[in-house]
Amino acid sequence: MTILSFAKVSTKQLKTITSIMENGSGNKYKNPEWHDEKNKDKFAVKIVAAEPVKKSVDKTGPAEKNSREIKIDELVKKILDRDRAALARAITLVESNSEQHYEKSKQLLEKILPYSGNSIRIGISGIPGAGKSTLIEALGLYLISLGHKIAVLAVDPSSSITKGSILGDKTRMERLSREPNCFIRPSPAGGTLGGVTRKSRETMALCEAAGYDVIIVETVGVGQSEIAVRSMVDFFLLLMVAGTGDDLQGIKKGIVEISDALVFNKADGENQTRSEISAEEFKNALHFLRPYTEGWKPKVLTASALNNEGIEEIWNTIETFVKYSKEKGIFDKRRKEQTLDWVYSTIENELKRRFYSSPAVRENLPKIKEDILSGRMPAVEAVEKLLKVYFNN
Ligand SMILES: Nc1nc2c(ncn2[C@@H]2O[C@H](COP(=O)(O)OP(=O)(O)O)[C@@H](O)[C@H]2O)c(=O)[nH]1
Ligand SMILES: [Mg+2]
Repeated sequence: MTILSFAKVSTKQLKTITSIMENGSGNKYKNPEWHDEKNKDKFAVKIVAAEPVKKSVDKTGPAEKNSREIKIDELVKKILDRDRAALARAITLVESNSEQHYEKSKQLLEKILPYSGNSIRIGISGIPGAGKSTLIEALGLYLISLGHKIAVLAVDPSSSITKGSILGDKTRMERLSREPNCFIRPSPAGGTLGGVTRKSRETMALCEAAGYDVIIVETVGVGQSEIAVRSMVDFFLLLMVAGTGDDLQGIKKGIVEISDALVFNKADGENQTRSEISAEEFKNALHFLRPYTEGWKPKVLTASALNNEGIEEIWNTIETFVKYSKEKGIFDKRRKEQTLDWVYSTIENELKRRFYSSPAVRENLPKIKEDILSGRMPAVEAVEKLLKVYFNN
């Protein structure tokens, strides 16, 4: 295994590196395969041969060893005591892909799950710039004034691939983030799921255990992300801006169909009348759609998140919905179905994780990959071979 090291190297450093190479100290540094033969001394990129992993001998006693480990019981206790730093650490642990954190996060979730579930989970979607973050801030501040504790899984506006709006600092929800009764967890919107991570559900459960009773998940409209969020929230709100054409997009992508409320934001100034007209048109159009939640006709509202208008109506709608769906048994049934969904997707992830981390697969994969790329092996055969390798080990 080799590691590429890129560095700005001074002439002196370069000499040292070259002399190490020339002295043959263990062939540690060498030029990359694509180096220019004539200028090989002037290369700032070197390949460093990886050192063989030394097996460390554990000389510590059990007590010492444990003190370096994450103590799950302590972490659970702190989360239940509503310690925000502990909650943040727990989420990082659960989101970690490393093998060493896997067992720990499983233990943590097992202990946390009995304390989770007691919240209203809300998904908020809309194209970048629709005003999601601004709305979440306004709604969050309003809910805190009513005595709620709010957790927000937000799209990180600073990550470059996010498509998160960079139009204003509102996106960072600065006022909301200063509230002690609010916990904001940013997640990058890169990849296919626009801000929703593989671990959003687990994160929600952790937030609930820490006493947050309203959880808001923000997602950038990329089609698939709405479907993913829909399958983990109680109420789904689509934010639109009149006259931008994204209303039609919403219909096209089938997002309107999965929404419990549609809100025309930026209903202020010149845009106010236009928003009201669009809202009326939408109300009529919705007659033709089958509601996602049985017996619940999606509400169409207007708001100005910037001017703090229409926020109370949005919350009233959510409360009415929760009351209705609880009375009809829909709330509970949906949560159960979502748990089942969670089980299935966790199984999928777990199988994938086990497959790709299996030593046998890891050993055989590079060669098989090469054979596929060079056309020596058809895809079907490669699949069969890898599965065989996995199951026979
Ligand atoms: N006029 C007006 N501007 C708004 C409103 N809500 C958000 N904005 C602005 O729209 C831009 C994008 O808002 P942001 O909340 O970041 O959108 P997001 O990408 O959907 O999260 C910012 O400059 C906001 O100040 C609103 O109700 N009215
Ligand atoms: Mg945003």
